[in-house]
Order: sequence, then structure tokens, then C-alpha cells
Amino acid sequence: MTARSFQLGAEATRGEFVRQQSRFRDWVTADGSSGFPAEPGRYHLYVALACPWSHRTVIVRQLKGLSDVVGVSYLHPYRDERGWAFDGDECVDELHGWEFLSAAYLASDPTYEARVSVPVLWDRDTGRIVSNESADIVRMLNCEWDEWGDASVDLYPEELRPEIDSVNEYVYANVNNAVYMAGFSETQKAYDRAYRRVFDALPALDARLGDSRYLVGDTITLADWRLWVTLVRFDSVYHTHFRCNGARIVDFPALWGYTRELYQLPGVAETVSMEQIKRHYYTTHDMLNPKRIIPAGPEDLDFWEPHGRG
Ligand SMILES: N[C@@H](CCC(=O)N[C@@H](CS)C(=O)NCC(=O)O)C(=O)O
Repeated sequence: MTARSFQLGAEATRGEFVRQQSRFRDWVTADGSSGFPAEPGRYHLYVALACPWSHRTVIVRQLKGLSDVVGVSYLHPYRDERGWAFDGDECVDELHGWEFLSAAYLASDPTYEARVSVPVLWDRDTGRIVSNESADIVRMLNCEWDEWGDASVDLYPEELRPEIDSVNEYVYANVNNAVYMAGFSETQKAYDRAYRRVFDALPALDARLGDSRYLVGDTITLADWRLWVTLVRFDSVYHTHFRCNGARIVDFPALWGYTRELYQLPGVAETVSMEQIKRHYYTTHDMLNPKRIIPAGPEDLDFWEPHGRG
């Protein structure tokens, strides 16, 4: 896969990576007013464990106790120009036997020509994608299936929403997406800008998490999971593969303790496949790693070390 196959918009002339807008933005609602009523067994997630955007949907589904309510299928970590695929082995589409996730996009919109991304929230009844936007999917999972899930877990409390939204915006621009912008830059200048964003933000977030246990309020929210999915991949992948080598997460005391604390919460560690994460990034982006050799380290990364927070 070449850098060109990533969507490049008007910014392309400046060598910047531009992430495409999500095409499917419908909403599952508890009262059914959206046309997609929440029901157990009706909706299904297509995710890749390697992908940070997928990862947060997997975590929220888990924390909300929705494992038996919303199904899930996993895409294979290696992706070529045909897009995310099922390999028929450990990654199977139990619903349709599809080989490629592109089938879901074409079933939903036969004219779809943009990139096939994960995660996808699929509706088995209408046979179409409800949403391919993780930020929306985690909000739906947080409350719309509460009749069957754990209603006591609220990751997006009403009174904290404005602050969560504003932290999310900052973290998206300076961390989640900035590491990709650094990795997929096509000019030195574009890379330098992205790198600066990341290494201005990480010390700022380290300071914030030195003063408070979580990003917003005294409870874990969607803002934390947004940041965390990038932190957990950082030292193994982004530091090396995306040239974000200003420091590692283990070098930031608060960020590192926080990464371990969230990792150690019940149900979270099993959503992390470092094997799939490394395999995906280092074998899929040929323009960055044409020989597809997967780095062996880091050796000192122990997410189970006591976190000492609280
Ligand atoms: N806005 C989407 C972005 C998802 C996204 O970019 N996913 C990446 C994987 S990490 C993807 O599927 N890329 C496919 C491609 O570029 O071919 C979301 O947050 O749900």
C-alpha cells in the first residue's frame, strides 16, 4: 500500500494526512425514534483489535456488560489494498461469511467508493451499516442498550459532557490523529508540525494527570478511553513506526501510571492484543516498513506493574 492510498484532501499539497469523514452517521436509540430501536441481538460490531478507533468500542461494549447483547466479529490485522478482511480462520464473519468488510459498505450503499474503515455498527434487521463513526458508536453503547446492559456505568455523564467534548477535541487533534499525521506525512514540514503537536500535548496531559486521577472529573469517562487507546499503542508502535520518538509513555510518570491503571481494570486487558496491534501497523503500511519486519521490543513494557494511583 502506498501513501497515496490514504485519503489526501486539499491539504495534500502540504504533505499532510487527512482522515476521511465517516459516511454512516445513523443512531440506535432506546426509544426507537431514530428508526433503529435498541434490541438485544439485533446489532453487530465489526472491529479490528489492532485499530484504536475500534478498540474503544470494544472497551465500552465490555464495560457496559453488552457482550451478549451486541455481537462482534474481528477483522484480520493485516490489511492490503482490498481493505479489511476476514481470513476465514480466527477472524470470521459469522453473519454472512463475507471475505471483506467492503461487502458491508456495498450492501449499505452500492455506490460507496471511499475507504472501508473499522469500526462498523451493523444492523442485522435492515441489513445495513448504522454507523462507521467510533465517537458516535461509543455514545450509543454508553446508554441506548441500558435495558439489557449495566446502566450503573455511565462514561458520558450529562453534567460533564461539555468538558468531555472539549478534552476529546484536544486529544483527537493532538494525540489520536496527530500520531497518524506524523506517520503519514509526506514532507518534513508536515511531519515536524505533527510531531510538535504530539510532544506539546503529552507533557501537558502528563501534568493534568499528575493533578487529577482522570481527565474529566473524578470518574472514568469516554475522554479517558479516547486517550488511552493511543497511549497503550504508543511505545510499541507510534514511537518507532510513526517516528514519534521524542519520548516514550514510560518516560511520563503520570501518563504511564494512568495507562497501567486503566489497563488493569476488570475486562480491559483482554481487549488488548499487542500481537495484533504490532502486526497490523508494521505489516500493513509498506511505505513506512516495506520489509514488514516487526520490531521485537520494547522489552520493559509491563502493563501489570502496580500503578500506584489513587
Ligand atoms: N472516524 C473513524 C476512523 C476510523 C479509522 O480511520 N479506522 C482505520 C483503522 S485504525 C481504518 O479502518 N482505516 C482503513 C483504511 O484507511 O483503509 C472512526 O473513528 O470510527
